[in-house]
Amino acid sequence: MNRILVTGSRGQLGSDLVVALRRRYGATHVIESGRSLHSQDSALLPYKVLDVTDNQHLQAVIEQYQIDTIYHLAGLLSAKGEQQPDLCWDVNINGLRNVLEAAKSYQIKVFWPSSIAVFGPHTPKLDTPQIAVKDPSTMYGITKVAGELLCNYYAQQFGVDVRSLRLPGIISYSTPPGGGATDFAVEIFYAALQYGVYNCFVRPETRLPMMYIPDAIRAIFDLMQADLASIKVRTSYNVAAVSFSAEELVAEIQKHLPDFTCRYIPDFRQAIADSWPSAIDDSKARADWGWQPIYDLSAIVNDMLAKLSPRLKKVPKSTLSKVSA
Ligand code: AKB
Repeated sequence: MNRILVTGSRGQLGSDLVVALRRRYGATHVIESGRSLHSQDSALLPYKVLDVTDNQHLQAVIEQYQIDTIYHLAGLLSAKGEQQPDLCWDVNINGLRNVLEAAKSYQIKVFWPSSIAVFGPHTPKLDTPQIAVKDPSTMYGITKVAGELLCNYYAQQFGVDVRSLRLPGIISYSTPPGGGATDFAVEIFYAALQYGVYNCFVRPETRLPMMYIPDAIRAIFDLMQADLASIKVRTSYNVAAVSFSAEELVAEIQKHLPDFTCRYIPDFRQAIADSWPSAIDDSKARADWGWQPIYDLSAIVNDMLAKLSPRLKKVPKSTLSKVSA
């Protein structure tokens, strides 16, 4: 019947996923939820204030809307998780556990995003295989490893149809980034267009796996629509699209905005980025359910600048020193 609940629906993934789901299944079939109400919310489009750690409320919402599919996106990302490790554990683990328990009781199909953050300093950095050492050094990564094992457990023990992707850094234009170590790859576009200068929090040679939001949405759709028999991995699938360094991204933006400059001022997020792979091997996802990315670095930069430039006002040079100091 497709009665869909999206948790954490106003985040980077959720904002675009909800639009795509509503286009496909109808606006009222997709119930958005998040921890707070937004002033621009329309009464016509269902939105529930929902804290995923509140199990009773989650179940009440599921019953009220007769939910059969949950895209469980609520969670703290890597950088925020390091600042609030207890909250990160609570939301990322107990929230997921509540969703999986509900999925078991109400026969709900679940999508849950894992991350390249499951990997750590002892994981092979290049072409990281589907099965590799997972020794994350962040609380976020720890919750993702435990979350993957929980998903696999609920799939094997209780037959819950839960599907997951190890997403890389997501580049998107609809919402500002939400507290991850890959945020620089989005912030940079806003800074380039508004100020002509960006203070980047990782070193120039930092190379990470990334994906453009349309590819990410397609990956989620393709995974969720794949035949049950083709889903062979119930922890989480490696998915890749592009890998680039911060300085390669800067050079690509400079092809469009030649005056743009970047200063490198690494902070605590450098160590997080350094603990992650530079490029991952997604051959299992390609073989099992036909994953295939579309956007390369130049296509991403072209499209990001085209989408963002009409929305962003250039800040006059006279005020620049205050803004970029
Ligand atoms: C983050 O930077 O925390 C996320 C991720 C790679 O999971 N974008």
